[in-house]
Amino acid sequence: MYVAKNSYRILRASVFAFALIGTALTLQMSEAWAQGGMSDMKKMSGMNDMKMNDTKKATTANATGTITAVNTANHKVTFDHGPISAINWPAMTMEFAVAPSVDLAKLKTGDKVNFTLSGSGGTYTVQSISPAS
Ligand SMILES: [Cu+2]
Repeated sequence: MYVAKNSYRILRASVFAFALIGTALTLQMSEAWAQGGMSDMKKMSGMNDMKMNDTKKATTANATGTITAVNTANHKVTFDHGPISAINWPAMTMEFAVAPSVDLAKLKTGDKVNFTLSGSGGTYTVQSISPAS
């Protein structure tokens, strides 16, 4: 890396613009490399224990809302939910996929509930639903 930087300095002395572009590319490449390295590490731990890895990399959040629809066929529930600060979400009405372990038979439209979410990248699955007190 040090050698590369030095050679870019030499380039900059002769062709200033090219040296700048080269430095920018080098920075971008090392950033991409660092990100690739991190996801490789996650993949590796995932090979050791898939379930543990999912829990580790997923963001979890607690939310409160009112059930506005129960889609038993697709195992999905629509919530009119309040703000979810853990994942920076405003209040909204939306449908979530629900984990197979959650029994939808006990739920009905109009129920006020607390629920937990787990997921990443804007895709979250409901992990538990309990009556709000
Ligand atoms: Cu939402």
